[in-house]
Formats: sequence, C-alpha cells, structure tokens
Amino acid sequence: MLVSGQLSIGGWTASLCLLASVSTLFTPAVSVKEHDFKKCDQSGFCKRNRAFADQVIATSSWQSPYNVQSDSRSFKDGQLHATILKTINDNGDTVRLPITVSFLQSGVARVTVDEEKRQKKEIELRNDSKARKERYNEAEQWVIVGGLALDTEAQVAYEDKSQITVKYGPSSAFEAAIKFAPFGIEFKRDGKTQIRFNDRGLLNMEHWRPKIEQPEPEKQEGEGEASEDEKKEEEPKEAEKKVEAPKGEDQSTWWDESFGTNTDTKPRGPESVALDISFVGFEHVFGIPSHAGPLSLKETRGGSGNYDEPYRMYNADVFEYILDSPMTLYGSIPFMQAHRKDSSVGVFWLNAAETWVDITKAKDSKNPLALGIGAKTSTHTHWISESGLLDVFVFLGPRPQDITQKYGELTGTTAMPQEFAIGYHQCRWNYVSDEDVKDVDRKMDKFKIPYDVIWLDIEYTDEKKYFTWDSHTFPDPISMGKQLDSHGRKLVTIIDPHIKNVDNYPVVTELKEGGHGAMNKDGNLFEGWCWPGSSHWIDAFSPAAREWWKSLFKYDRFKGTMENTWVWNDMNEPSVFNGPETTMPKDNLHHGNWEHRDVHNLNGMTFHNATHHALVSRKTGELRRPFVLTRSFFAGSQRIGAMWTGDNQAAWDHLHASIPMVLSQGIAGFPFSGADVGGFFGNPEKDLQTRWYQAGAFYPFFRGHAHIDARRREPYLAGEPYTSIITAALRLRYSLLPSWYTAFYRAHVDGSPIVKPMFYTHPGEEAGLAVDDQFFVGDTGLLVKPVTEEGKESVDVWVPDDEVYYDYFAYDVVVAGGAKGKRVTVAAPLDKIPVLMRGGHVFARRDVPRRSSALMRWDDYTLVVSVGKEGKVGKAEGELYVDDGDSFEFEQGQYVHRRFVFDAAEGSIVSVDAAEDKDKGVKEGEWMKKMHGVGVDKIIVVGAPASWAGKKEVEVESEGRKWKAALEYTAAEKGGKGRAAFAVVKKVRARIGADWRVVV
Ligand code: NBV
Repeated sequence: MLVSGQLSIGGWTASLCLLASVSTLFTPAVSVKEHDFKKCDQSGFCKRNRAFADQVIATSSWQSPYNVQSDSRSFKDGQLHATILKTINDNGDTVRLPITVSFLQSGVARVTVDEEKRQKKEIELRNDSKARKERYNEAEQWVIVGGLALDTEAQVAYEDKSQITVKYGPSSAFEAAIKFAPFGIEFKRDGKTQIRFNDRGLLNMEHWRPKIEQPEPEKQEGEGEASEDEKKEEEPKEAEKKVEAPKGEDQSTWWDESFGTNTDTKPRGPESVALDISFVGFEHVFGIPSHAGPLSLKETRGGSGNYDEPYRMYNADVFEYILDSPMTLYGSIPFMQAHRKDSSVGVFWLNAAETWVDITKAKDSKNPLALGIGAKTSTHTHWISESGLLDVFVFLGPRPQDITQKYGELTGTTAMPQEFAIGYHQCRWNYVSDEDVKDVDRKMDKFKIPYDVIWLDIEYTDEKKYFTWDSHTFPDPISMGKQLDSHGRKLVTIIDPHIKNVDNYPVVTELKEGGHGAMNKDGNLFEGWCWPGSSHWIDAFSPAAREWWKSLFKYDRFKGTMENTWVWNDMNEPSVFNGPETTMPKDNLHHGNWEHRDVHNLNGMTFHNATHHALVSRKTGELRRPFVLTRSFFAGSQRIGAMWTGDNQAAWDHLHASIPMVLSQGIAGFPFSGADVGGFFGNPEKDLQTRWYQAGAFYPFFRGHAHIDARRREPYLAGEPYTSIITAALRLRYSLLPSWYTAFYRAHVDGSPIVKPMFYTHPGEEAGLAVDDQFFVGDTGLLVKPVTEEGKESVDVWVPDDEVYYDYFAYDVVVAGGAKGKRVTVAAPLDKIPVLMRGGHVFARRDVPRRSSALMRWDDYTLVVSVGKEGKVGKAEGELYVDDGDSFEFEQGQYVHRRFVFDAAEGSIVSVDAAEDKDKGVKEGEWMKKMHGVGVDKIIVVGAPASWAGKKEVEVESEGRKWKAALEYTAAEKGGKGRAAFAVVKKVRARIGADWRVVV
C-alpha cells in the first residue's frame, strides 16, 4: 500500500532531521502536493493567453492584429524573410517582428519569429537586472544537431500583395501558403490542407513595453506590489508612454508575480509567445511528454472526460504525481504528432521556457454540409510559452516513420547504448553498505537471477557530498566494484547537481572559486536547499563549468570508482526545495546572463550532457560509450542517455500508466525509457511486483527501484512462486537482448521508437490509433500486452491486421489471420506474459541463461521464424545488429548486421549482409575476431510448412562449404487451431557474421 503524503522515518531519520532543522522558511519536497504547482490561472502568461483565446473565440468579428508587411518580403535559397507588424493600439502603432520561414532539404519547414527591438537590445530592464535583453535564441545550439540544410529547390509558386505560396519537399508535394493580413500559414501536402497557423487568430507575441504606473487597481489577494523606489525608477521616458496596453487587457501579472512565498521580479515584463496550430482533419494528437495520461492526448478545455487544464511543460520534481493528468512532470519534449487514417504530420515547438498546450477537438464547421456523415474532426492546439522566440518546425509526413526520422535528423537519435544498459538494473534507495551490495550480488547469483547493474542512491556519500563516500558504510568501494566486475556487472552511483555548501569540501570551493554555479537575479552565487541542506547548483550551461565537472570524474579524483562505475543524474529539473514550485527562481541567471525563465526546460539536459562528457574523459584513451540516467530531459536528451518516469507508486494504476508513458517517450524521439519496476513509493503486493517485472521486461530501460522506507524487495525475497516467475521474466529479457539491441540500433539510425504503439505500426487502422496498452518490440513482430490489472488472468489483445499471431511460449495459433480490428482474449495466468509473435518475422535470441549480459557475449544465437499467413508461399524477414556493446568502434565498421529471409516456397532461410554503410567496409578489430567463433545454434520455424513432415535434415551452405544439420518437425495440433506446426533446425553451425543459406 502507498505511503501517501506522509513519511515514516525509518532509515531516513538523518535526512529528515536535517531538513527539519535547517529552516522553517521552506517546505521540503516531502509534502509537495498538486496545489504546490501552478494551475494555468496562477501562471500569469498562461492565464492571459487563455483569457485572450476566450475573448477571441467569443468575438466573431475578431481580426488578428498581426500582418505581414507585404513589401518586406524576400525569398531566396529556400528561405523567406519578412516583417510582421503587430498593431498594438487604436492609433495604429505597430511593433516589428521579423519572421523567417526556412524550407529544409528534409522537407521540414521552420517558422521563426523574433522581436526587432529586442534583437537590437533597444529595451530597458527593470530592477537593475543584468539579464540579457534579447529573446532567448540559443535553444537551437543545445537541441538541433543537423537537418538544417536549406532546400534551394523550394519555389515560389504564387505571390501577390496578400500572400505568397511556396512549394517544397519531396517532389514539391508540400506547400506553405503564407497569408499576409492577418498573418497565417496553411501547410498542404498533395494539395490538401494539413496544418494551419493562426487560423483562430490566437498568435500573441507580448512585445516589450516599459512599465507605466497606472492608478492603483483594486488589490487582489497575494498580488505583488512595487516599492516606492521601484516606482520612481520605473518612470517611463516620454517617447515610450504612447505604447500602452490595449484597453481591457489584464495587466495584473505583467510585472512582479508571486506564487507562494516567492516573487518573480520579471525584469522584462510580459513577453510570452503563443500560437494556435490546427491539425485539419486529425482526431488524434500524441507526444509532448512527460505526462501521466493516455497516449492519445485529451482535450483540455473541460467537458466530460476531458481535462480543465492545458498540458503543462515545466520540468519539476513533482512529489507523488497523480495519474490521468496534464500536470507537468520531470522532463518535457515539445514535439507533437497528429494522426488520422494513413496520414501523419507533426510540429516541434522549440522553446525551453515554461509552456502550456491547450487542446480541443471539433467537427469541421467550415462547411456546414460536411456536418454529420463525412464530417471530419480537427484538433486545435494552442501553444503558450512564457518567453523566447516563436520557433516551430512543421513535419508533413505522410507516415509516422517520416515524422520520427526527420525529427531525429534535427534533434539527434538515441545514442547506441552500452549493452549492459539494456539488461536489468537492481536499484533501491539505498543499498546501505559495500557489504550489502556484495551480498545482493551473491544472492542474485545464488538464485540464478540475471542482472547487470546495481545502483547506489544518495546515502553512499559522506553527508550528501557528491564525489565522496561514507567511509563507515562504504570503506572499500573498489573491492565492491571488483566483485561486480568479476561477473561483468556494473555499479551506478548517483550524482546530483546540488553541491553542498559546507567548509572543507573541495568540490564546493572549486565551484565558488571558478564561478561555476548558477546565479541569483543580482548576479551573485545562488544558494538554495536540497538534500545536503544549503547548496549551490552547477551551471552546466557554462563551458567552463562543464570542463570543471569533467575533472571531478577522473578515476584519481572520484576515488573508489573504476571502469565499471557509471552515473545517475537525479534532481536536475532542478529540484530546489525552497524554490518556487520546488525549482529555481525564474529570475536566476545562467551563463551568458540568460534568465532561468528562458532556459528552465533545458536545465536538466545540460547537466545530463555535462556528466555524459565527463564520463567520456575519465581517462585519456578510454573511449567508451557513457551510461547516464537522467530524470529531467528536453528535446535532444535522447543523444545522451536514458530516462525514467520518476517517483511512481507501488499501485496497479501506476503500472498501467507506465505503458502509455513509455510509448509516448518513444514517439517523441526519446525511447530509452522505463518506469521504476515495483513502484517507488510503497510496498507492492507480490502479484503486483510480479506483473511489474513482466511489464518491465518490455520497457527499453528496465530497473527495479524502491523508496528508502519501502521494504526490501530484491526478486529473491519474493518467495515462491513469485521469485521463479520474476526470474523467468528476467531470463526472457536476457534471451531477447539481441533483438532489443537491434531495436536500439534502429532507433539510433532512424529515430524510430523501440517499443511501438499501434498507430505507429498500423497507421491505416483508425480503430487502433488510440490503443496504448499494447505494443510491438522493434521490428521483431513481438506484440506485447502486459497485465496491469489486479487479479486479471487474461487480456484482450486488439488485432491490428489480418496476419497470423502465435503465442510466444506455446506456439499456439492465437489468431489464424483475418481478424483485423477484432479483440482476442489471451490467457494470462500469473506466470504468463501475453506475448504474441506476428507472422512474417525473424528475430534473434540467445537461449543459454547466464548471470549478466557480458557473460552472454560470445554465445551462439537462436533464430526464430514466424511463418506468416501466406503459409507455403510467404516470406518472413528480420534483422540482427551486434557490436561490442561498449566502445565507439562500431562507427568504424566493427559490427555485424545481418538480414534474415525465410522463403516458404523455396523452403530456405538465408542470412545476408545488411550493413547500411557497406562502402565503409568492416573493420577487423579484436571484437570482430572473437565474433568469428560465434554462430547460429538453432533455427526455430513456428508455423512450419506441413510438407516438412518426415524430413530429418537440412542442407547448410556457407563460406564455400556445405553440410547437413538435423531437422526436428512437430506437426500442428487440432488441425491448425491449437499449437502450430513447428520445426527446429539443430546445430546449424554457420557463423553469425557470414552469409549462409539453409535449405529444407
Ligand atoms: O535520491 C533519492 C530519490 C531517488 O531514489 C528517486 O529515484 C528520485 O526520483 N530522489 C528522487 C530524491 C527523493 C525523492 C523523494
């Protein structure tokens, strides 16, 4: 049951006493609740923009005040430049907003709008602020890594005084029609409208203006007030007085804004950017993680089953997060995909400030005749960010793969992981000593439970001073590391971004002396509270701070670590216990004097990035892929490491929620994700724990974790039958590691998700677009629907196509084909995970159970073929990618990449080279040499042709030789409705890296 809202002291006494004693000025994170986070109407700019939207929508005669100055436009080399004039008062005064529309070679269009006055720094800051005057324009530097080459073939197809239309993209099938008055853009594919900007007239760039003292309005409770001194200083210059607010606009949150005990001094006043983006004819939108809700995003303007609040993206340490909510969580990716039958489009809102997205859906009302039969539902979104540029990328598909691939080109794809990182991770807060770690390690072996990594949470440190060890409990970390290493296992230690502010701690001294910390609004080192008490935060935006951070991880500096030590970054939203919404004040300053407000959502990524680079440079010449887990993230974090969904609870609904959360990460380009298996807070009942391991075995990132007050729950403690069932789930994960690794490789190459929802694999099936409780693993054809409900002994699987589906374990024909759109009930007693094999695939396994992935490295492979509905004439295909799982040698061609094709008509299975960069050649390094000894052990053909009955052997041909291998054929049961026929080719003995052909 949950530890809801309260903490039993338990092993946590020290931290709690410390927290209690340090200050009464702040509320420690332990009591944070939903009301400690802002609702839209408590976040000034969100409230203003929502109110503006309400007003606009209620005013039928509304005309957006943004007009492109027709003669300002120029189009050259795939780029359109112009100026938008925003009319700001009845006198017709305008503000100049330069716009650039870039048409990229990839077929992506980018729309960027800035504010001229701020580009030229012709504004005045209040409160003597040292902040930058420009709108934040460096998000691109952190996020975009490619894909920006301009499409010089893009052509103006039509232009006159009122609009310009540009054709671009593959075969010029895309079109952007830019309307001048009012400004709006219509994006078309093959002549059909897909996306509209400012269709509803909600574009709003709050331009800079001086603060004008107004007669005191009636005070509302909690409102901030300017001091007498401030009022004097802020007397505007004559010339500026005419720039007044439109009548009726709510100015109460333009300037100083308070929440709880914190007052945000907002030196630049109101500066939000907002735009409505309509997805025409699209009923489903996905993405903008992380939220604990369904994959297909809900409407947010009330109504039955809908949310009342917009989806929020403001990375935060949300204690005991609630489910089915648009509330923000620890990380955010402002990337959204829209889908309808056979069409996918998307937008990426490149803005790192606090962002809210309202979503509504409506039947197309433009053509009244279209109402009713044939009427299409469109999704209308309203994006609202507190500051920064308006910078939006538009993807016109048409397939979901096109969207993820182009997004991957821009923001990067999943880094190839360390192989161990996709094995099982054993974590808890905390393993209390090095002896405890060694003991767990031994017990996992004793119970023959595979695992790769054991984790140390904050208690390993000397009083939360990172880069130190508690010498009483961890007197000999190296001997612990060595014991783990003897079975190829690893250790992950937590390193948080808050640095304890205490004497005699060299790390904090260096931070202070080097100026490596984030600053407060006055430009002095920011001090706040976190686990260690008074702390400073590394400013990972600063190149010098990152260099310094590297020095801390060198083996001779962070003593006690060794080659198998890796890192976990937590609390990097950043979590600041006494800060507004448990994070940094928005008027804090970072490197380059950018306000925290501008970069908040990037903060976690910059820290994760700094740690990643530090791990690459621990020792000269040691070039190994780093492993760093992060809690906070942004677009681009996928290039750096893995994420997890934070502090969930040991409850069935949290297990259930984890599936759409992980799927959402995948379609937003950050697929290396997982949830705490077992649930962080509380103690799972045994069957929940068991079911969670079964689900977790299919998370890309698979880690068991528990709160410090939770009872110990290593798998061997569960008792029978649970321990055996959990072990079976772990072994299943380990046997499928070759296929997982191949799926990671795919994600690395083309940005595709690792676990794939139905809309992604079957975009033509309307009924499956919102299905978010089942998924395919990479391209293996393995369809998984974990049991996430208490007491459930079966699941209903939605069948996405007319293929044959076999039970993974028993080879039963679960669906004989032709069941598209139906639901089939699959039995799932506690010891069974509902996993089906879709016909037409080949995937690889390693079937000998071992203690860790490292110990399986030179094992032979098993290939599984699932024969598709074409039966006697059909083909099945699949791939295997394998490299050393550790270094960057794969970039030099040291890898094996095979494509397997089963041809039922020919009765053959072949392996051909699938290397995508063949011309580079394969480098023959140490690893490659060892792989020479690794072969195919057996091939299992599920749904084997009946004509194979009676055959006893096959011919294998490879590398100029031919030999025989045994074939064992088992006939189908019950005339094809029970267990399918299957055949096993034994001891194939062909090299995995070579071409070969097996003929039955
Ligand atoms: O470091 C302690 C925990 C950690 O176990 C958890 O996984 C993180 O999400 N950490 C948060 C801080 C305290 C949470 C109450």
